[in-house]
Amino acid sequence: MKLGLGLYRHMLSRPYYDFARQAGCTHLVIHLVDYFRQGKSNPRDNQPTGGRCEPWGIAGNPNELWTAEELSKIRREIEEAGLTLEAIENLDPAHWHDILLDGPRRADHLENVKTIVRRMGEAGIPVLGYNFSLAGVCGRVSGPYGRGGAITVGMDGAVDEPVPNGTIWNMIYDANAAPGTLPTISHDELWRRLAGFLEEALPTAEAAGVRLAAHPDDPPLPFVRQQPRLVYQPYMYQRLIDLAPSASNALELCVGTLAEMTEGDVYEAVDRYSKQGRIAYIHLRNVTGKAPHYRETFIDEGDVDMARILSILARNGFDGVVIPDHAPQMSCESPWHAGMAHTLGFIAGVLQARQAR
Ligand SMILES: [Mn+2]
Repeated sequence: MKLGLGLYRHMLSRPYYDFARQAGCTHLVIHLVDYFRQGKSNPRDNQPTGGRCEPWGIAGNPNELWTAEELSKIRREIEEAGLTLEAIENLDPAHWHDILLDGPRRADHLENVKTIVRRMGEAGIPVLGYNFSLAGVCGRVSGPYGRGGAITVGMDGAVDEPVPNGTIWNMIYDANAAPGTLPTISHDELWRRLAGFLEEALPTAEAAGVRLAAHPDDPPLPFVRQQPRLVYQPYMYQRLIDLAPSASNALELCVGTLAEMTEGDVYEAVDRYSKQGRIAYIHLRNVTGKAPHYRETFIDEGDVDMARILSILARNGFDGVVIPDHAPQMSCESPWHAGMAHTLGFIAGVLQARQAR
């Protein structure tokens, strides 16, 4: 098992790479989407939060895909810092919203994703994490819920307000959209859109040597903001795997999200999916409670026994990258760094004690 760190776009620089190395990481997962652009209630020194029904920020430029040069440059700089670039996490809504929406630009957006995947292959970046979700990560609240009053996020009940036109995945892709809201679709329709996406994108991913890794729905509820969710119980990941028997059809397995689910058992789920060899990389995060009433916690204070999770992964021969997902904000001048350093130290300690590396 390899220890990694996830870095947001504004963190892609040497001081953050050195921080990761100092904390014992060998690998990085990076975000190229800037979630924080013009976002109110969305400070950059935290995970993207937004308000309960307020989007993270403005999506990127629809006409500017990440270039092969840009990807190679980032990879080179990360390697110069002594780290390996394992994955890019998430697609920009500006580049693929009509795949999610089955909109008029769907064909163009499929080409966008294929182009990005090909460029990642050329740049030697083996994993693209994605989140096939209309409402996205939203409807959460922040407060001093962590140990010692650390600021964390959670959920205080379901959020049913509809998604405004021009917003997808909790980001604004069209600030001039006509007034109105996104019509509700069925779960079957959402699965149909995912299946169509994978059918188109997987052959390109296989040829490029890139794995597409699906994050489960966070928060995991059947509907959020009147839109259906795909993977909101642990067993639903199996349906996604079974859509295509390709090694490029993989999981970005999020332990915190699985633990928030109302059915199943997080240990059984980690065991089941790690046995199948389809996990590209892992998000580790602890929580108390179940959706829609839960709190994110420090890695060592929630409902989940993280040492047990890591031992299941080791027993099943999982040899991929594990990264902290979100961490509480610790009270100091650098709350993000402190939360991540604490989480990384904890994971590294457990791995060393179990000789699981
Ligand atoms: Mn996650």
